[in-house]
Amino acid sequence: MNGQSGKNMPMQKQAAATPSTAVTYTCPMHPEIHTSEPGNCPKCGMKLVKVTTKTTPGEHHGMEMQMETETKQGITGDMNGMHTKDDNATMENIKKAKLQLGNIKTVSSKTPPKTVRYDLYVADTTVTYGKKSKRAIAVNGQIPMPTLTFTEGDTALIYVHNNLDEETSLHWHGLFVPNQMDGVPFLTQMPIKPHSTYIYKFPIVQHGTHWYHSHTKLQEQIGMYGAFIMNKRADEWDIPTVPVVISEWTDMNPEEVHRSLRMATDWFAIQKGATQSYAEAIKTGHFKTKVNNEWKRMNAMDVSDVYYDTFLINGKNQNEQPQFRAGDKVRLRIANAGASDYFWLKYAGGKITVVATDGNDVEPVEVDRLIIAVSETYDVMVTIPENKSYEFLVTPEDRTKSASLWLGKGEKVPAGAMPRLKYFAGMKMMNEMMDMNGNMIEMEGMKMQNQIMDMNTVMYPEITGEELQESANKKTDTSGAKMPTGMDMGNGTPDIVTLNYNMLRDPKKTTLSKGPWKEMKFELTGNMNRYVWTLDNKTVSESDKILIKKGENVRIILFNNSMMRHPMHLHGHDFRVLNDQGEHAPMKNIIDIMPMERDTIEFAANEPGGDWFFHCHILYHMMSGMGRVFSYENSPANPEITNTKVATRGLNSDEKAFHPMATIGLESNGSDGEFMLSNTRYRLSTEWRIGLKAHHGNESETYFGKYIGKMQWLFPFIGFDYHYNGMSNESENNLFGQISNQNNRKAAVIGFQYILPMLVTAEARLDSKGKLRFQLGREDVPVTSRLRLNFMGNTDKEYMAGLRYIVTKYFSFSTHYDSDMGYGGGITITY
Ligand SMILES: [Cu+2]
Repeated sequence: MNGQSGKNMPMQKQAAATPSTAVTYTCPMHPEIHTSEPGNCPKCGMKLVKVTTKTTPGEHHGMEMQMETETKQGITGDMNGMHTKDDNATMENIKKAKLQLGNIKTVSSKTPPKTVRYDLYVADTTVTYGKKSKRAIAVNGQIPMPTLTFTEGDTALIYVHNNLDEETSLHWHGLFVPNQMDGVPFLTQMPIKPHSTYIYKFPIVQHGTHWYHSHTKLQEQIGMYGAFIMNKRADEWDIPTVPVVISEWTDMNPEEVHRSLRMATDWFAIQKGATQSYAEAIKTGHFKTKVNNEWKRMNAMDVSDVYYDTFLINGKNQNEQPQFRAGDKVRLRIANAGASDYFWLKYAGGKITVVATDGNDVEPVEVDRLIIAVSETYDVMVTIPENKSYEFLVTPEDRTKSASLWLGKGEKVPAGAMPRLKYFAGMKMMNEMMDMNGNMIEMEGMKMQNQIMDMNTVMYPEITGEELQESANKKTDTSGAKMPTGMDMGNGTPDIVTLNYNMLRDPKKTTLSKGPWKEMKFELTGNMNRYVWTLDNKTVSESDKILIKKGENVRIILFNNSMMRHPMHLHGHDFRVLNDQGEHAPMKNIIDIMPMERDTIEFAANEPGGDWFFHCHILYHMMSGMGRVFSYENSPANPEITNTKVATRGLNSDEKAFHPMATIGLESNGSDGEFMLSNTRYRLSTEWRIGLKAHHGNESETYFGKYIGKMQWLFPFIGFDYHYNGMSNESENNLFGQISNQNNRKAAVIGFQYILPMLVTAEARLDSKGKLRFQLGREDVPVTSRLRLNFMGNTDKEYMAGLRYIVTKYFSFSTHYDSDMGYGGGITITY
């Protein structure tokens, strides 16, 4: 059984019918570009793709774009030559890598299968990874949690002693376990209560590099992650092996990180130097890009959400493994245990040979670098060339900082820091790919798959050259035309070989056995503005469990229609990632999907039953409800879940939680501000204005409403107004000629807000006294990295303009002019 039998498979067949074709290269974003050689687009820097042009004279529109990396599952070998170059490159790479690895000695276990017991004591601790001492959670006194090691065929017996004052749980990531051992609180078990012991017991039926982590709240962010290694019983490689657990650390309480993301504060961007303000845009010649972006209602673009204080490899920023000598081959069993960051992996001592992913062997391939998605694992082999200390460099995708593993002893050989990202180049590409409705525009005939089109490539100076500074000459082309020519890009180039999913080839056939097929599609959806992440614009609680049957083959087509990449993880099953390797498609439990990518995964529903979580593994995306539950039909009841109502409520509580936010201005003319409670769909907010002078009066507007649509630009609301003025002011007419009385006025209101291009909020409302009001306003225009502009005007002839200079996350200097209260200056507190 393979993909050929599937309907709606993303395949291209037109080219096969074209008898005589010429090959040229073009840019997916700029089809007007044509070259005879592969390379980069001179306009945006993106890798050019192959085009077949019918050679019939006079035919100008007979061009069909065809990605040379199109999935051709089930069509092996002959795909009219479109793929041979890349296929051959991978096969050549595999050959070379095997040669380099040589014959690796193997061992087989001499002890028979046994029960291996671990006792895990979960307790609060204090760490100083960043600048301050902060609370963390340690297991057996350590972060990461201890590496648990087993041999295939053993039985795991794990006692979890919860010494915390809160609930916990442990999920065995990538493991095939009985459903009630899967460790998802409120889904496969009830949470492990504070100060109690819980026993996990399951057979070890697979091998490879995996990891385990808490699935409760945000505990994974503060220490509850560790390596889970299962050795092969026979023929395990007998070479030095180092488990490498990568993680992030923030001094900020993770609940506050979560709240800040939901409030869309740009404090993290300020810390990262990624605000993409108008001043920066003008300085680097990207003013038009910035305007285009805001016209399409996009905030600053970013590749990762959170600012971290440091990054850790096995709990240390600088980790040394001096025991290795010249000629040694070392196997690194790498798990990205980070909560939200992807990491680049680079090595100073030569090529990195990738030998396994998500615990499954792949044919070895040699690369210069790879990116590891949140919660993915990779096994790589590296060689120590001389008696020196070689850096294995781990860089978060936003390239703000790094962590290092030093292999060997002696003179230090650095891997070379990764240059900072060119955000405006990324922003430009994003706005070219996005339509006015916030949807990614899918290019006709181009299905971007398997990390081939790394949208972020345009942001990599090592590939596309340094950011150009705007010269005095305003006529300079700002589109990046000065990019070094002759420099090939990204994946599969002779310069820098970057791993992509098409290079992963399982040594054995992975086609699923015959069975009925179930096919489904999901669009990965969400928006940065309110930090809402969903599948098909629905959260876990807003959708039903998806029923599957034992014995079925399930095919899932995923299209990423959001601006961020998402590592989608399936519990308890490995899936095939359909790629160029046909019947040898790799088996994984995580698939990283870039913006605009469409990928297909297939798995055999081979569990006896149960509920299996399928979710984005970015912790804060999962917490906002980005996932689904696959549920086997007619499963026997899970004895762990005794009260399904309580369990369902518990499962949904994270994504439904309301988060508070406040802005409090204290200025010389009075106080104005806003308090807000909001969750994924709803908002309750109250705005106030209190004048210091009696004739300024006091007023408040309270709204409750629901955000509508994927991008949540529409917000209908109901509310209540209160205006009080001690002095009796003259009544004024509004622009509609209606009387606008400010004296002791109470009114119910109904209306809606809508986000217009340039991120301007339009509001129309009607109050119970029959008065209409129309208002336009914009908050937080990023003038410079820390300066924000606000303005507002309405048909009651009220207007306001203000500036705010952000000093810290919670503190700004501010000044504004207001038609009611006049000039004022002071401070603004933001929470
Ligand atoms: Cu996600």
